[in-house]
Amino acid sequence: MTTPEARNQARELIVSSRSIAVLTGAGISAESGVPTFRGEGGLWRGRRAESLATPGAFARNPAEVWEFYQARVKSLHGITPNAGHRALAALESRCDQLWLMTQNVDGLHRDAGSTNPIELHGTIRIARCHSCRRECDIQGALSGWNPGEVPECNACGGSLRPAVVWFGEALPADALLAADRAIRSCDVMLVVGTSGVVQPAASFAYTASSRGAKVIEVNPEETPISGIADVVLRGTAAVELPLLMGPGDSEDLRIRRRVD
Ligand code: BJW
Ligand code: ZN
Repeated sequence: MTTPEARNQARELIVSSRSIAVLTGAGISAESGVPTFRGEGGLWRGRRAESLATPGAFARNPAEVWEFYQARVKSLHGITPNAGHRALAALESRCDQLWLMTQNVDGLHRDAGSTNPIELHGTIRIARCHSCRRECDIQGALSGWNPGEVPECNACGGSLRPAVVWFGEALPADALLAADRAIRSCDVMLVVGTSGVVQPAASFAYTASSRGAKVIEVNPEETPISGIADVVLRGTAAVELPLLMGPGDSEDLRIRRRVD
């Protein structure tokens, strides 16, 4: 459980920061109804799904991989951001500088109003041609899809794939570059709802901390990042993040900054 002292400490760090980096993981979308990967009821629990998120699985059996992703795309229909996503969007609008890095592919940070989230693992809203790399809307690619089929590129007829990052694939170069800039220049890093086991994102908090940034973790469970966190908020994102922002829609954080 989060103590009032921990909340106050976290608030003080944020209020006195010049530049904030935020790293989010599946946990921030849990309260929107999106399953996490490794938790109870998580997508990866059966291990089968984890073995599908690789280029090798797509090369061997693209139709099986598409069956998994079609179900994911369908399950995201009608899902909306929660108070945690909205609090981060509000924090961005009150800060001088905030970089939001997310491992999530669900697009909920954009829906909540965060501008230019750094999508480290791509997006499930887009499909990309395996051959010519042309991108298209995944809903369109899947319209009329039937089990056993692999959607095809309108331009060249090649196989489409979801524009997400699988194990063994490099993260998008522009996302890595932006993340590097954020990690190097932040004085506070907020790590929300990630198990901290998937590289390279898992290393970001360590790098920021070793460069002198303060690390705040928001997670109901202990993670490898808890050990280096300066403040740990042991609660869920949709509860802790709005509390961190202050009561209601107050401009508390910004007012404090101007007084400083
Ligand atoms: C709440 C909550 C609530 C619950 N509120 N919190 C070094 C050592 C060993 C291995 C490697 C290494 N470097 C690279 C690797 C390999 C690999 C890796 O890290 N493997 C480890 C797992 C062992 N990494 C890669 O392959 C990466 N690529 C790479 O490094 O490339 C190098 C390269 C360079 C040049 C050329 C070629 C290659 C790519 C990683 C891609 C990960 N992709 C996935 C799938 C995306 C597509 C899809 O969605 O299908 O991304 S895997 C999956 O895990 C997904 C997630 O983004 C990612 C992280 O998961 P996350 O967000 O942490 O979720 P969970 O479920 O694990 O945790 C949820 C947390 O929330 C928990 O802590 C809960 O307690 C908490 N929670 N409710 C707040 N309400
Ligand atoms: Zn193509």
